[in-house]
Amino acid sequence: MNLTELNRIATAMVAPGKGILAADESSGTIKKRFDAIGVESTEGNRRDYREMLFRSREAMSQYISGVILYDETIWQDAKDGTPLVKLIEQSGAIPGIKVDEGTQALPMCPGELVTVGLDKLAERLKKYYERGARFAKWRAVIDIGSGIPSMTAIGVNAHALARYAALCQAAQIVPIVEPEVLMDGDHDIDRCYEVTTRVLNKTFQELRVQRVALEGMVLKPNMAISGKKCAKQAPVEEVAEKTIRLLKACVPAAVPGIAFLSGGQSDEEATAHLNAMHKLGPLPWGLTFSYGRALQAAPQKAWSGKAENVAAGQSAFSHRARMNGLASKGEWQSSLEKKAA
Ligand code: 5MM
Repeated sequence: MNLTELNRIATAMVAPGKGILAADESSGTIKKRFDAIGVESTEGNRRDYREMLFRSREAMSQYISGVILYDETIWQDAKDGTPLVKLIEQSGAIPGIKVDEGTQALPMCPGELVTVGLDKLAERLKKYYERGARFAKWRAVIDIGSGIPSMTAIGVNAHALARYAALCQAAQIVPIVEPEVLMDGDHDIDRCYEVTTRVLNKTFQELRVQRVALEGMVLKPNMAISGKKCAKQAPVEEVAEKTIRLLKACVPAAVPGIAFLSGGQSDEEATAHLNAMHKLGPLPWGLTFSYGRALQAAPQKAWSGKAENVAAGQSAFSHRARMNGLASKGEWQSSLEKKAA
């Protein structure tokens, strides 16, 4: 393992002004997104859509540091025959790959999930590296509800995240470690804070036990935020203050960077929260975005599967990427959104 190189890539992934595009929707998830815009989820349409994003010159060259791909996408070529991975590299961004194989019910723990995909992971990583991937992603899903999460679910998911991370580093690939505490319930921000603290503490404990080099990884957490169905929604400043307090308590400064998931926040909320956190600096790690929905909802709608809408889709993507790029430096203002509307 060349830790200097892993650290160089991890640091580039969270460079100020840039963040990560999570375009790693599995076939089921991208179908849901396409259903919402009335587009059939064929291999060709998935390719065309992602090609549109990766050819968005302004977004990709100025605001996107890396792209997380799904297995199908990493092997696909653009319409002109150029591998999609090459389009990403040519823009200056780093290609990455989602390597988990989704979740399964966790036995003995009703309502809880464990992420799978460790079997043959070492072989798969080797092939992904040869294809150009320089980082990977594995997402654990922790739900908050009555009596959950259990320490069992937190423990097995942390163990799997650390196993994955160690395998990645041995394959010279930077692991994005994503333990997502879902914001789906009616819990308040303090319950999210408490559960996320337990999840991150356990995750870092496992990373240490399994000898993962913290300097060669990126953390992709949720923010401390109210559940979507909670009657009292915490304001932006409270989300920012509690998230930073929580991360400072749980994430060692040796970690080069933290890149948030958006988790179902609206586009503008996800941007405003990141921006407000930067007002609380200086921070011990790079802090940016690794958004899926909060970067793609607007371009998906603008594109709607029509070739004549490619420019509109790219402009919607570039706008969101620019807004989040500014937020990653604490330079975003809501008036910039209005001007663009
Ligand atoms: C883009 O969505 C990713 C893949 O989800 P599935 O495996 O369910 O298809 C997801 O892991 C994503 O990378 C993160 O959750 C961040 O995305 P959001 O939309 O929460 O910002």
